[in-house]
Amino acid sequence: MKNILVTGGAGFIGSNFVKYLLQNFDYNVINFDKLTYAGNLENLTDIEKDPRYTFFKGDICSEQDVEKALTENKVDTIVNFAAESHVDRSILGPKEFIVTNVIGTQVLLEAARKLGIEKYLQVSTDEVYGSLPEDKPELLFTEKTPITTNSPYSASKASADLLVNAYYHTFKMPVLTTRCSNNYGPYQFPEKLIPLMIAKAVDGQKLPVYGDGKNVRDWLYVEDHCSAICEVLHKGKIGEVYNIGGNNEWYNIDIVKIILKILGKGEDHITYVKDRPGHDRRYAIDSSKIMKELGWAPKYQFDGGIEKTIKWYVENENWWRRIMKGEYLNYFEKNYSNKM
Ligand code: NAD
Ligand code: TDX
Repeated sequence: MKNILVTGGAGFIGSNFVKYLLQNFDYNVINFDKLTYAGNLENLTDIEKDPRYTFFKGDICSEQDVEKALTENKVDTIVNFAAESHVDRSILGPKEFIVTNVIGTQVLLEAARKLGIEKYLQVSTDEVYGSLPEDKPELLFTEKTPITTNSPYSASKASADLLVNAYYHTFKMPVLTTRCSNNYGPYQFPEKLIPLMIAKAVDGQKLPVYGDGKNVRDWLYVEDHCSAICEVLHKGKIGEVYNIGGNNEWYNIDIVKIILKILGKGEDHITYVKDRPGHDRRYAIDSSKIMKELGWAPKYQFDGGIEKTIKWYVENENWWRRIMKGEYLNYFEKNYSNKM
């Protein structure tokens, strides 16, 4: 049986991925997570007793932590989700993004090289391709689109991707990279657009839309991201990059209106606030490579996925209320007080 180290497995996509692996494959899964503000072991209570699951509290920036987790658990495969992931936080404080996303990736790669790991998969993002023009809807990000980064977050993720590529070329490391569009679904930290807007709508508060609300994002249900990563891990060509997306572009304002409608709340709850600095206008992914070469396709349509997601947040109010009472309050004050 393979032993797979999933870094960032207590976060949004990582926790969904840990469960997806346990449900669909026979892997021993080691969840390696520092438990930052975004890491929440409550995301994993339903599988924590599975004998194939182990939690290791560690920092990807620490050589000691990483090597200990890899050797103790005889790890042969690494999937790296661990990152600082919120663009607004990268604007308030870029340094942590460079430390975790760049140095952390390098530490993982170096340990993987030293210990002869069989496969390393880097979970990256479509944000490394910058922003697409609004007036050219036919333009999509392909794997050949040049890296152009506009936020400290995307710059840190792109730097990590370049390191992965360097380790492939220089050290012949068995690496793979995936670049996915915006995810949505259960367990997403309520600082990101969809869970934040659901929480505010449930509470009858104002929903803060940045700028004119006409920025475009390409949304994919988190389970479809997990299935795509597994396809790449199992069938992807070493050294290559695979884009993942749902071919599902939406204006932010329309997402907010859908949420209000499903929750039976009026559009008078919408408030336009000062824009995010350097706000990328449009993301849209061309997923034809992974679809044609690896036979992957998303399972969820947006209307079903968003309804399922909203239902989950409504039924799991305690999950996000506990988070919002904690560290989040401080961040909310910092990020929104000069925008309103
Ligand atoms: P998240 O913020 O919800 O979770 C990040 C996890 O990483 C947390 O559990 C946190 O504790 C952990 N972590 C942070 N620093 C760490 C460190 N130094 N050592 C060990 N663990 C650490 O993020 P997410 O939204 O689940 O994103 C996961 C990955 O997917 C990230 O690499 C992100 O760039 C990428 N991605 C996210 C999206 C999206 O829409 N959310 C889309 C494409 C790619
Ligand atoms: O309060 C808000 N109001 C608003 O209008 C927030 C939090 C966001 N927005 C806008 C900004 C974006 O155009 O909504 C859009 C989505 O915002 P986020 O949820 O912060 O996501 P985004 O900035 O697009 O980045 C996400 O997708 C790519 C993830 O956070 C990244 O980790 C991933 O790599």
